[in-house]
Amino acid sequence: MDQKRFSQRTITEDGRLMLAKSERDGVETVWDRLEAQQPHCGYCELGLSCRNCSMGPCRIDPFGEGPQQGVCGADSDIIVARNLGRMIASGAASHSDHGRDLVEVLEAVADGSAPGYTIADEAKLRRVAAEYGVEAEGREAGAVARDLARAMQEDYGTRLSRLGLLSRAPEPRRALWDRLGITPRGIDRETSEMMHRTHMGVDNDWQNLLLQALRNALSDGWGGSMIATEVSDILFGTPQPVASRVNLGVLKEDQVNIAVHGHNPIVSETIMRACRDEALLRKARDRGASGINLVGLCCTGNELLMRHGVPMAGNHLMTELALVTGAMEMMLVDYQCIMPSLGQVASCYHTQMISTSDKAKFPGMEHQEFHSDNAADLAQRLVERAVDNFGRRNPDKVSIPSQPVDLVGGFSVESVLQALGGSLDPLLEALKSGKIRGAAGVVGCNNPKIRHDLGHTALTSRLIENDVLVLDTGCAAVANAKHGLEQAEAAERAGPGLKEVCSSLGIPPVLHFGSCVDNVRILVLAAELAKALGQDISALPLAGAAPEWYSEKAVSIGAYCVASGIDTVLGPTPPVTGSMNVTGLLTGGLEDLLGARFAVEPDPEEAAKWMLSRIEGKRKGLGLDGR
Ligand code: SF4
Ligand code: MSK
Repeated sequence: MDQKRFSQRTITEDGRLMLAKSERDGVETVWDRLEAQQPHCGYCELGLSCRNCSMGPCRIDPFGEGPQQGVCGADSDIIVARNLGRMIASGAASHSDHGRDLVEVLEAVADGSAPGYTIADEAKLRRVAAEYGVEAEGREAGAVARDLARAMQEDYGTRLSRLGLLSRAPEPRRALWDRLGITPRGIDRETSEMMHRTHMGVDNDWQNLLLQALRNALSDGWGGSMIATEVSDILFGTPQPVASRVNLGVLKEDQVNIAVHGHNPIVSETIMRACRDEALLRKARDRGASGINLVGLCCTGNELLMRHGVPMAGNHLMTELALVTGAMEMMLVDYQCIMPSLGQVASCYHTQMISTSDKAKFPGMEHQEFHSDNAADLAQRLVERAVDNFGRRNPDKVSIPSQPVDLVGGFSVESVLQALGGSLDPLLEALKSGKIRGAAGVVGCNNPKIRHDLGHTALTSRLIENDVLVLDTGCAAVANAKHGLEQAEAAERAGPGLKEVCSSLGIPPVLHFGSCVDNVRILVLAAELAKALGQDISALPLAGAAPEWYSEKAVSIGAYCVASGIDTVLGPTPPVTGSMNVTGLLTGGLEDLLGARFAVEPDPEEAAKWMLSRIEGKRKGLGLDGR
């Protein structure tokens, strides 16, 4: 394959070089498999196929010539709405179950049965406990943690009529959710009800289905994901600005390289501690390595980067290519976004692949299950095995491409407030004066249907050039960091107003806000800005984008952003266009209900124009100067 075809797949140098090597090494990648799948099923692309029961599977003819109803009588509106609801249910369940695992570790810490874990941010523990009505004053941290964990577990159940952290949303938004009947009750309840309603013969009103889909997404954003972020901060520390580096150049030829991949910091934090263990470092030196080099992939990598500055090897589409370097002694995975192909890729090299969660096993991986009582010991043993594996590396197969790029990560609501001197006033002033026109969240995945990292970086560049502050998370944050946009020096690439604000604060124009669940940090910041202005979130000059999304989690994120009042543009088209009614509601009608709507625009230049026009429109609505 020629260089041009690699360049069509990715804009990154390390990606291109490793694509060439994968071809030389006979390794198949996600892009090859996408080609092999062409053409994709047109019915599925439009959302018009259904296999919810065994009277089917059914499909609706989009040209109106064939069947217009499934065997049960469901039409295109019902089938598309049901399918979208199920995507959101899966995404919300993924984030929320991740949150539940953290709550269980918090409870185990309180009970003294999690020797590898502690409470890193006691002040935050007490703050969040107070929000849940848990008495924190004058009590031991362990007792507070136990009661907080139990209160959070209640959020998952169905006993309550609304989630505990909903009180963080501005009052007008909560009143709107009540009026629409989409206030999320229990986290598990909304997902369970979504699955129930989409069973054959239950909810067959496409609008009613979509309202439940929004409630389900809100149970993720203001529930499961928010709990995941808050408990991660309590257990592992609230992020503060920290320097790090990114791209496959963070791998080191003379060191034992270990990658952590997935989402939950429960495993990766213990691996990080083991990698810093003096005895294991000595052993690595005895084996001829100069050290142990831990790197991150995807969101568990973001979690470590945000709190400890652990370097980031790459995002979703780089996970196979990280193995193709031939320089990885071990990759440990937890869950979500871990391609089942990884074991097969690793088999071409010496890399040991370890799965760690009882709920996520993979072909070609050895399973070593982590629990809060064995995590510290198991991490030590596995890192020791990675050290032993260093000697089995084949130098002829090793190629580490590119020089790493510097970045600053670690932005959280708390650290932004600190950077602003303890109050949001400087940010509000910059917004009012128009130095900053607005703020945008650029989030989500990679998708081989979009040229790797182009969607994120082109969109983000256009936004900052137009004085829009960007907050990024997940794989978008990794793409932007590789592009040098998360350095203080990137202020030079921003418009004059944003450049002035960033230069005076010494911050980049693109703030790395963390992992996928950390999108809720953006929600909380938006809510605080709205409250300070006495407005609803939908009145603010904010917008969101998922330019290269692939996962069901991203659909849930997009839905809770819109339901929270933030306009959101998606790159790849979601499978809804088989229903004019559903598409029309999502991209138009929702605005009347929620003050925000979706757009679909795969071209990042056009997506930027849409976001800028929405931001300017909101400024006008607030009586701020337009453009
Ligand atoms: Fe077909 Fe209806 Fe069954 Fe879906 S639920 S597979 S449309 S019969
Ligand atoms: S890892 S959900 S590909 S952002 Fe969170 Fe990246 Fe998307 Fe997974």
